[in-house]
Amino acid sequence: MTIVMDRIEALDARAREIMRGNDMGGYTIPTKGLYPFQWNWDSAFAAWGFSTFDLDRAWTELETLFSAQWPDGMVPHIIFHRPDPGYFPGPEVWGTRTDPPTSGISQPPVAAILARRILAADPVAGRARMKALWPKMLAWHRWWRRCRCGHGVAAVAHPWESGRDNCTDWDPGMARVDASGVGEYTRRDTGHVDASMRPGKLDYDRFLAILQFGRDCGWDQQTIVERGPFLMADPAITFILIRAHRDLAALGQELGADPGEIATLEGWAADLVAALPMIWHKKLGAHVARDLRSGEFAPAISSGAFLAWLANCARDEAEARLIAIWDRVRFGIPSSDPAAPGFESRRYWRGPTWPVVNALIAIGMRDSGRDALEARLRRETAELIANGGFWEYFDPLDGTPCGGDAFTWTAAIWLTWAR
Ligand code: 2M8
Repeated sequence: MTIVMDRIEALDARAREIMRGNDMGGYTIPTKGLYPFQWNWDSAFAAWGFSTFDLDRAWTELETLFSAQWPDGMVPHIIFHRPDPGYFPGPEVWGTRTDPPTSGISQPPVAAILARRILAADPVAGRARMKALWPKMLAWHRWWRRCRCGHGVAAVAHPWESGRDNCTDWDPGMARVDASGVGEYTRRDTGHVDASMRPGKLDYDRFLAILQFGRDCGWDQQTIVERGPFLMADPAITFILIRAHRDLAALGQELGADPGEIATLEGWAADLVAALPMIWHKKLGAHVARDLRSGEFAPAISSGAFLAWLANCARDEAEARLIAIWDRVRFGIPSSDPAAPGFESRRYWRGPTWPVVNALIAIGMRDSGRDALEARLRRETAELIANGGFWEYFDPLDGTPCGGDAFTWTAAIWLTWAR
């Protein structure tokens, strides 16, 4: 499909309008109603999107995100700047007692990867702002190293920390979570969007049980990692973190940071690469999520495996298998293999394709010289958005738009890459 010029301009204008409309002043919400606060990786993508038409606003987005950084370096996954009863679980459920109130877990560390691209748009204008952010990003990366990489590759202590909430990746770990004591609660998400596209009730019970454990131990990271109900190795975050460490190191070079700190970042990336064999699944022939409590692998290859390109860590023997998974759908990389048990083409992270994940995979394809693959992925993602609009995610089989409409990160991905 070729999208004609005036149509592209109309889509550009709509994307900018969505981003401005979701701008709450210094931070951007993912979409009205469903997600009324600042989310971590959504904000990094928003900053990248803003950088195409308002660089100052792009830096402000990252600065607001890092202004909520915890003293231990963690950058929380949600920042509750203003009360809003439309979302559950809100700040009183998380009970972190921070100012501003936040959740108690983190989210995929894409900020350094995208900050590097934002700085490239105007290295002179952005220099001072990136310089001020650099030590904060370093502290966050140190937090990942200290609190989530003790087993080798990067782990998540809650499926929400992965950003790919109900993906088949988390099935083994989630099956072990006892949710019998979570008590009564009312979900808000299913009041905003089609419930059949959201995680199920048992998933939510377990999400809450894991949250309650964290809250009850005062968000003590050592306790969470050693004794929490859920801990799984995440291929996506591992690859993102490898790339992010290297990009932060490169930013450090450019900004004249301490060479010792730059070498530390490069060392952390090398350690993650060295640990990759622990998530290599011989029979499936790809990097696969793994339960760190039981050793069990996830049942299917997910979009996380495709991010090996982003980290320049792809194994040749996986390539044909990954392309075969992609060939099973019409649009974009599916979040889980359609041929494997558990795939659902419209249920959130159990099958749908996500423009943000496609964009990260595409960076890896482009950087590793896989230009034809990158062109195909871009074409398919553009077609989804041009035909369906700026939705949260899409059915990869027939392109049906899913989840929330007028979505910030989909608008950002249109402006930065897909158009
Ligand atoms: C989704 O996650 C939140 C919880 O963090 C939810 O479902 O309530 C995920 O898609 C996540 O990756 C994303 O950051 C968030 C906001 O778009 O929504």
